[in-house]
Amino acid sequence: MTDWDLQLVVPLWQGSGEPGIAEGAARLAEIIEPSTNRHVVNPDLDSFNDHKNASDSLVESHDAVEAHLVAASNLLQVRCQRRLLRLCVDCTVEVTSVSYIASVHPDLHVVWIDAHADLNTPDSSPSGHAHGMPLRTLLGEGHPRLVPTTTVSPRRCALLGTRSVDPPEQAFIDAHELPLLTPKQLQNEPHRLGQLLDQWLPDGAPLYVHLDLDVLDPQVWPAVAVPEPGGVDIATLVEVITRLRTRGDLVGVGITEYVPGVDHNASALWPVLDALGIAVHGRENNEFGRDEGV
Ligand SMILES: [Mn+2]
Repeated sequence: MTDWDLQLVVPLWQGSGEPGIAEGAARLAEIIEPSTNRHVVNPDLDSFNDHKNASDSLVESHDAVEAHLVAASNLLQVRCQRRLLRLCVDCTVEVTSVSYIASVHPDLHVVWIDAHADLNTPDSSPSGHAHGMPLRTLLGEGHPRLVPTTTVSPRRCALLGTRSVDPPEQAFIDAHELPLLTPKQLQNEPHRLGQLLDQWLPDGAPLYVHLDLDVLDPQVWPAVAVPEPGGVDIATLVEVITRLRTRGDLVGVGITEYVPGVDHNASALWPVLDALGIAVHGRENNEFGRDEGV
């Protein structure tokens, strides 16, 4: 199992517009072995009310999003050195996590394992929800108050399992030639992942894995905020992660969008956590084997 310098639990849900995911970070933390390196981000939202201006209305719940990003960033500066495990419900916080890890590892490569491309901007987003924008924000384009100091080059990003892409997102993918493998390609043409890794990821390069649980097919894992049909199965996801870890040096993982209130089998995720080097808690007594909803 990997020794994480910091387990960051971020209960931000406002960027998704889905209150049902608010408990997701805490429930993920329960599934994972307890650690003295675990810290919960809990910002004082009232202190951000005076930042409102006209441009903030472009992002839903902008104040809550920015408050969590700032608080997470402050914790990272103090507590994290080289390896980060982040548990949260809302993809938006990846902006802070990946940016920090990229500042520590300048040649960081980012794998965005997600049903969605998360490449919208406040102008292109149909919903205005910040959780559809984090990858674009990380690449340096987005709300001026949310774009981080350290950004990532599109040349160091790849999308896996992605199947819901808005036209402006597709235009960005095409313009920057972002590698993308669909769930069908991952499951039926495994050699394509090998080709991608050969071309894209240098041996031993530092690697951040963003894992939005909605990459899984809803029949396998329905407990997500924005389910999309046609996702990968558990075995494929485990194989993908194993090959990524064989090639790169896993320095950061973010697990997002867990909605524990949906009826699901939580133990289905254990092989995925094993593959990521994350120790599962309570496996022996099957404590979290069946979740009937909360
Ligand atoms: Mn997603």
